[in-house]
Amino acid sequence: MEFIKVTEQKEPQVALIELNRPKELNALNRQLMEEMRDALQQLDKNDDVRVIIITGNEQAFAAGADIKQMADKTAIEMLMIDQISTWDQIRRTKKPIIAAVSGFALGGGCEFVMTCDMVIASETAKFGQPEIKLGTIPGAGGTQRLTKAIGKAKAMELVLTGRFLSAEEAHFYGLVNKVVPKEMYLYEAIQLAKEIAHLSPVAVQLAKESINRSFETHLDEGLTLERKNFYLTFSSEDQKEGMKAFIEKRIPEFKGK
Ligand code: DAK
Repeated sequence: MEFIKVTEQKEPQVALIELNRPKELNALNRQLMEEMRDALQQLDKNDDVRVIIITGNEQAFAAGADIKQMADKTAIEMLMIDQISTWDQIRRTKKPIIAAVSGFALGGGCEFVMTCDMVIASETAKFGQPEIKLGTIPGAGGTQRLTKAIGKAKAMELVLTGRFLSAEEAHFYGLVNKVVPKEMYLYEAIQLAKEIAHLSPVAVQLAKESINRSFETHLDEGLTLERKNFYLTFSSEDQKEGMKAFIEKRIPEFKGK
């Protein structure tokens, strides 16, 4: 792995993926996204991992897809390169993904963050979809996810002007879960990951799938899936253990079964 670094922690079972192209502000070139896809696929299958954190460095989460790699391409070349499989892996990952963001999260960087499940931001974080300034538009879900996350008027403003949103504003509009001082964003993300890692991985996975469905479908379909997944938890040992432990006033021991 040249452009990302993966570390796994055993207790709690949390994996950290760091984007590692610091000189280019972690611009997301094809190789980086292929490495990301492979790492996410492996971590998703790894029973020793329950939550994944993805982060950049203090200066940048990612300043977008690699403009230098795209600049000369024709529409057909862009289509044939087909980056969709690499980008899609982020949303296909079943385990929860927390983005820990400091500095720039722009263009594809912001779309990447919005595809994650929760976002912890440093007070220095800046979010934006500046593609309009490059004569293009967001291509990895920015017009869809940003609109759902922050509402139509603000999404229009950001996408049509390319303005940035500060961490505080991003918090106000519901794009991020929490804003913390810049020394604390990774620590805070790890605390959140630990809390989730101690819960039933079966229930966590089904809850994540259900919430995402509410984002991606009409209410009726989302509610049907949610109900089905709710019933499905009742076939897990974890649900039995969780409810039994509550009644017995003790801490549950979840086994992921
Ligand atoms: N691509 C390539 N290189 C980049 C880059 C990027 N997105 N952002 C920064 N860099 C490079 C700079 O070129 C510079 O390299 P050198 O000149 O030193 O070789 C180095 O990183 C440091 O950048 P600056 O010198 O510009 O640093 P500043 O602090 O002055 O400015 C900045 C920071 C973040 C404001 C500025 O770098 C900037 O505006 N960057 C571009 C931001 C941007 O426009 N992002 C959107 C890119 S378009 C899709 C998937 C994804 C996408 C589309 C489709 N599919 C799956 C279909 C996504 C598209 C995009 O993201």
